[in-house]
This record gives sequence, structure tokens and C-alpha cells, in this order.
Amino acid sequence: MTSPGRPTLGVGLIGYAFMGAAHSHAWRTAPRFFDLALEPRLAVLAGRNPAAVTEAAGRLGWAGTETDWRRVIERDDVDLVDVCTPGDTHAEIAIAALEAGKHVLCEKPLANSVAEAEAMADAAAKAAARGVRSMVGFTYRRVPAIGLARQLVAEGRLGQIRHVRAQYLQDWIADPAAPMSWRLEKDKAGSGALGDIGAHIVDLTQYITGQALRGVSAMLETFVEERPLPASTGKLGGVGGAETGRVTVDDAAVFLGRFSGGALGTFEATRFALGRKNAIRIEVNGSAGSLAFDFEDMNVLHFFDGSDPAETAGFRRIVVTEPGHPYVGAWWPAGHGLGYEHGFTHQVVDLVTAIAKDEDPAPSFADGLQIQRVLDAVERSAAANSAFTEIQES
Ligand code: SOE
Repeated sequence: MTSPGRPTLGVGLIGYAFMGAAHSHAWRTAPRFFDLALEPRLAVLAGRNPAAVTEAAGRLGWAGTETDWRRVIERDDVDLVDVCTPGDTHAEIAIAALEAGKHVLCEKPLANSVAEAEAMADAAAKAAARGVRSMVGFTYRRVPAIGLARQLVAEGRLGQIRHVRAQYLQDWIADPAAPMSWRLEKDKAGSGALGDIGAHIVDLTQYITGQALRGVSAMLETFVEERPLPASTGKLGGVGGAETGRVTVDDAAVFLGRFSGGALGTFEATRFALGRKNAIRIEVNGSAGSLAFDFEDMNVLHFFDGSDPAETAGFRRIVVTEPGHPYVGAWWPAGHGLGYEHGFTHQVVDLVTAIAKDEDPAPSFADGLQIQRVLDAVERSAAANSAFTEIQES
């Protein structure tokens, strides 16, 4: 809860589009609902366009503005730098901030390449030795139902994990008239659906099962290779103009995976699942039980207990809104539920709590590097096309 006299944590946010807006909301909201040992202070918002960043700062609640991210790092009123820029700038900004002694929160995926992610993880390890903390922003692991899923697996309620089934389905560019954006340009985003949304289901499945992916076999596809350049931009999508640009990333990634504990995984990340808006679907099948989650019904976890008598066995629909569920006690009573933005607020709570305790937050940059290695393996597997066996046409 906000209280005068509490030590503060000066925050500098770089970027003010969709993620910048979500992070701003989280920095403002967290101290109002959670008892934080440090009071986040929204000190400065940075963006290249002076008029746009000034408007965004007023709308999102930031005290000051900068048009050069380097100034954010130089400011004495900034203790933590929050990186909400396209992936091609994550490494430069995060490493400079860490070396300047600033804590760092960096949006996912950590970087656009394994080499960049390795440099970031190395800088984070060196900074941690000086008490400077860092986290990569995989917010969906902070949905209460996901926390309950991880807890059920850890307690052995599913037994030996056999299958992990994960989809992240969107459709915001299924229309070929949807305009270009930085998320569709390899030099800015690193990859397409794979890194943007595939990274989330890699993190979630490893987080829930406690197992790491040890190998993959993959396919990537770009369905629409030319798109109108944007005439206007929204948080996602926007309106296309007359000129066009080339899409240089994957529109969809499909891959098989084998986990460290022996489980088999199937993954699908696409922005062309017409009718699916933000459908993150996870199902885990074990020797003693199963669970299923769909972010489009995010306050619910389905759980099948294999020990139930066959006559009454079935997936239980657990409404994850009780005070005893992760994070829920700070919010609404009597099952009133949470939304997309709450994962970002929980991210701030966990980050600030770790900093106050002088502990390393999770997921760390090392965790982000491991996920970057999975993404890289998917791209190398798809390029080799090695597991694809042609079927003779009759
Ligand atoms: C676009 O796919 C996007 O904004 C992702 O970049 C975010 O990580 C996800 O939370 C919502 O969708």
C-alpha cells in the first residue's frame, strides 16, 4: 500500500507502446494493492519523439521524459530501467543499465540472438555480484491459474509427466491487409510468432513442469510475405497505406520437443488462427492426472485427478479466485476474477520484493538465455528440415 516515508524505487521506462502502457499500469497499480517494501516512483518515460513521449507520459503517469535512453541511465532519480523496446535494442540498453548499477526489467524475448542473450546474461551475473538485479518479463507465469498448475505438478498430483501440449493462437495479422510493424521485421524483432509468442509457451511449459526442453523438431511458415506499410499504428495492428513492405519473419512456428524428464511436447505459435485472439492453451498429461488451461478463460484451471473413481471422474473446473491462490488475496473477493494486466502487476510485485530482499528475481536473464537457445534450436531445425519425411504422391 502506498505510504509516506517508505523507501522509494525510481523507475525509468523506455518505450510507451503496448508493453510500455501495460508496464506503466503495473508500476502505478502494484503499490496500491500489495504491501511493497519499496515504493515504485514513475520518474521518467523515454521515447524518441518529443511530442509523443510527452503525451504518453501525461497519459501513463510519468513525472518526466527523455528522448535518449542513455539519459535515463545517467539520471540519479532512476534506480531501475524497464526495457519495453523492440528486441534489437534490448542488449545495448540492458547491458549499459546494468553496468551503470541500475536494476533491469527487460521485455521478452530477452534478445534477438543467442549471442546477445549470452552477453546480457553475463552482464546480469556480474551485476548481481554487486547487488544489481534483473528479470525478463514472462508475465503469463504470474497468472494465478498457472501458479496453481505448477503447484499441482510439484506436489506430484499429475505423477510422471508424459505429454505437454502448448498453443499460443492469435489472429491480429491473419488479414493480409493488416500493415507491417516492427514485429514482422527480422532485424527489429529477431523472429516472428516464434519469439514473440512462442517464447511465452516455452517459458510456461518449462515453468509448470519444472522440466527443460532438451531438443526440438520444427517447421516455420510465412503465409503473407508482403504487407502495406502502416498509415497509422495502434497498440497492435493499425491501418495500411498504399506502399508495401516485406515480411521477413515467420508467421507461424510448429515444433515437437523432448523435455529433460522424458515428457514429449507439441508446440504451436501462430498469428493466423482466425478467431483466436490471445488463446494460450496448455495441457499437461501425467501418469496420475492432467491439467488444462486457456488464457481466454484465464481465471479457470481444469484438473483431472486420476485417483477419482471412474464413475465420477472428470476434469474439475477450478475457478482460481480464492484468497489462498497465488496473488489473489490482494485483489477482489468472492471470485470476481483477474485480467491480462494483472500478470504485469504481479511481475512488478515479485521484482520489487526480490530487490528489497537483495535476491535474484525469476525469470532471470539466464532463464531468458535458455529460452533464446530453444528459439534458436527451433530456427535451426526448421532450416535443416531434417525431420520432414516426404510422402510419395500416388
Ligand atoms: C503480440 O503478440 C503480443 O503483444 C506479445 O508481444 C505479448 O508478449 C503478449 O503478452 C500479447 O501479444
